[in-house]
Amino acid sequence: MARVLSGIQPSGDLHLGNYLGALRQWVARQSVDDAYYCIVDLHALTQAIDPAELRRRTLETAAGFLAAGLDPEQVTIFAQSHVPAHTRLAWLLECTATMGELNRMTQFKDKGRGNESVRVGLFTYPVLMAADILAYDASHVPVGEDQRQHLELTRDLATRFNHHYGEVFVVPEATIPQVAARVMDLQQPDRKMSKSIPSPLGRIDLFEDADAIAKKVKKAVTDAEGIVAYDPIAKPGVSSLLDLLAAATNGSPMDLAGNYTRYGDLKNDVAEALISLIAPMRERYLGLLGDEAELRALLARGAEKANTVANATYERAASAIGLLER
Ligand code: AQP
Repeated sequence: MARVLSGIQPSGDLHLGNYLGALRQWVARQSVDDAYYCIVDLHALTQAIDPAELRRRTLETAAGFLAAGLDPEQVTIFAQSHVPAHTRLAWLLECTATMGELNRMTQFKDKGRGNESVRVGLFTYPVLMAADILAYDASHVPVGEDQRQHLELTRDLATRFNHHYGEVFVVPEATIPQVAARVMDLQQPDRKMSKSIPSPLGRIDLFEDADAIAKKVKKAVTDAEGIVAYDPIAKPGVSSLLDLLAAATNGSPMDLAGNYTRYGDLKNDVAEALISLIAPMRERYLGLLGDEAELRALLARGAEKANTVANATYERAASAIGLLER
């Protein structure tokens, strides 16, 4: 059984990118992996978020994990802040990482651009993410394409630590899906779909109702050429719709392009496929939201198991780096 760790920030509503890039793979492999799935609430603090909203979204994300199909009997679901070893380990790793390494992280540049008051946590969070992964001796990390660079940093930090202080960490690999590894914004098809970009028309939320999905797909940006072809560089809008259709129907975007001559027909089929994919998850989600006590209990059970594993890794790393045992 491969040990697996991945996470999602409770920084907004889960969207189709989170599902196709990450969650769907988690669900598909839950019976074969020894998996830990984390709601990374500490990462959500890297940008402004209201405290009550963060608490609410943490519970909603837990409900979202279950609604998407994760089975807590098979995987461990927990909140990052309930396992203090993540931040303790992050400090040890920060003291081995360099400014140059973190300066190269493109996500920091993207999210920090034009913002005078960028939080220090946004700069250092890739190291916390490395700690999240390394704390569980994860060999595999199922994520979307946008996380590839952070995974490379994690590998570098683990390898360096092992080189200096002995074999403490498992060096993990990213598992990135073949299709829809980077779901694009429907209004700005050169940007990835994202929770924190204020573009409600560009993003399809995972538990959205059928009318809203149909409306957003209908308004999706294409181009003036009027030819359905798969070419993500020259035709990002149309290609992104073909990617969505392929992901929802397990097809290939190239092959699907051949079935259409009109953008309107393509959009109708994309909307129908997404509605069929999302409707059953939406129904489960709305049901789960009503039972906050059960969601809290789920996270408490997950944290207990996660703490056992992560504490052991932290102790190993702390001892290797020279901290005196208590
Ligand atoms: N557009 C996307 N396409 C494919 N995968 C995606 N992921 C995110 N966006 C896409 C994957 O979802 C997982 C969780 O991501 P995250 O919550 O840690 O943060 P993120 O990558 O920064 O996602 P968002 O939605 O853009 O959140 P904000 O705006 O708050 O930063 C990861 O596996 C990611 O690859």
